[in-house]
Amino acid sequence: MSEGTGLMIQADRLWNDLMTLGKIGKGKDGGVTRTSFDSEDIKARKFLLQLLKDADLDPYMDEAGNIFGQIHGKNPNLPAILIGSHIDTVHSGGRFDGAMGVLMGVEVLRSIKEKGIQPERTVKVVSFTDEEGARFDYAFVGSTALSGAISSDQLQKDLATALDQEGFSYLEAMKRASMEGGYFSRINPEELGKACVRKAEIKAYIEVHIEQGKVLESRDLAVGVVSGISGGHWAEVTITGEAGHAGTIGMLERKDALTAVGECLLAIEKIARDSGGSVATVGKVAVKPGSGNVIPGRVDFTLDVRDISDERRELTVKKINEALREISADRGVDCEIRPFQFIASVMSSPLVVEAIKEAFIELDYPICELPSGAAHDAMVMGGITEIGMIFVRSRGGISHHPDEWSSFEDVALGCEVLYHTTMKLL
Ligand code: HGY
Ligand code: MN
Ligand code: MN
Repeated sequence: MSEGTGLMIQADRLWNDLMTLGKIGKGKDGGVTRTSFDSEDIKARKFLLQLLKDADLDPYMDEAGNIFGQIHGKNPNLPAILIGSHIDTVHSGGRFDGAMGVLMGVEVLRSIKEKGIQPERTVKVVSFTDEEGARFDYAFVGSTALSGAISSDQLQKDLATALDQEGFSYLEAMKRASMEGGYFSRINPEELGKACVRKAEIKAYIEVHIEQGKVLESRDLAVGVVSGISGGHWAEVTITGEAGHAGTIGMLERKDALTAVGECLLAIEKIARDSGGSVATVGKVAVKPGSGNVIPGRVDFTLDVRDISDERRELTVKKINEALREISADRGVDCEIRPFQFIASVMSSPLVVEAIKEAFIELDYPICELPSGAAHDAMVMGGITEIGMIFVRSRGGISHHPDEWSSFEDVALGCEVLYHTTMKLL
C-alpha cells in the first residue's frame, strides 16, 4: 500500500503525469489538440516513452505506432493482459479522454513493479495510435492494426487515401514520424501486418475512460463498469448543386447545395429522434466555393450514427440515406453517400466484468453498470479478445471540450479499481 493513502497505486504521481501530459498541445482556450502524428502528438509520444523508460517498463513501438510498456511474466507463453487507451485528442479536447486510461495503465504497471511482484503472465500497457480520427477522419488505426480488424492491405490502402486538410496523406505522416528515429523507427505503414497480434497472445484488454456522460454523476458515483459499447456507422456525403451569382440568379432558378443540406440536417435529426435509440450527428460541413456572394455549389458533410443495437442503427442509416436521396432529387441536386467506417456494437466480456465487479466489492464500493455511447479502442479489441471497461465520473458529462474534468479523488479510485482488476486477471 502507498504510504498514508491506503491505496495500492500512487494517486499523486498519476495526477501529476495527467496534468503534465495535458499541457502538451494545450491551446489558448485551454483545450488540448494532439492529432495523429502532428508535432504535439509526437511530443506526447516522447513524453510517454520517457515515462515508461523511467519506470523500467521496457517500452517499444510497433509498425502502426502503438506504444507499449510491459512487465514480462514468469511464463511468457501465457496470453498477456493488455491495459490501454489513446493519447491523441480531438481538436481542442480535454485532458482526460484517452490519456487517463493510458496513464492509469502506466501507474498500475509501475505499482506492480515497485511491489516486487513478477506476475505469471506478461502485462502490458498500450497507447493506441489515433483513436479519435481528428486529423484524417479515419479513427481506431492502432487498435485496428493490432487486432487485424481489417486486413493490413486494406488498412494500408485506406491510409494512403485518408488526407488531412493540407492534403497530406496518413501514410506520409507515418513515414515522416518514423524519421524521428529511436523507438519511432519501427513505424512502417507498409508493414502494418507485423503489428497484428494473434488471438492466443492476449487474455484480456481493459480500458479505463472518462465517462463523457452524466450517468455516474446523476447517481453520485465516482466509478462504474461498462456493460457494452455502441457501434458506429460513419459516412461522408457530397451534395452538388450549381454555384452562381448571389445577385443575379432568381430564387426559383437555383440549385443551392447548402439549402438542400439544411433540409437534410433536419431530416437526419428527425429520423434519429424517432428511431427509439439511435443518435446521429453531422459535425463537419464544408461549403464550396464558400463566398458570401456566391450560391453554394457543393457541400460536403460527415455523418456519424451510433446505436447499441446494430440492427436499429443500420435501419436508421438506411432511412437517412433514403431521405437524403429523396430531398436531393426534389431539389434537383446530386447526392453521393460514401460510408467509410463501420464498427459493430460490442458487449463487455463476463470474464473482465466479473473481475471489475470483484474489485468493486474488495474496495467496498457500489457497483453501477452502464453502457458506453462513445466509441473506444475496446470495441475494436473486442474482435480479438475479452474486453472490459471502467468509467470514471465526468463533471457535467462534458467531454471533447476544454472543460472536460474528473476529480483527483475519482481518478485515484478509478486507478485503484484498475489495479485490483488487473491483479485478478493476471
Ligand atoms: O467518437 C468517439 O466516440 C470517440 O470519442 N472517439
Ligand atoms: Mn474521444
Ligand atoms: Mn477516448
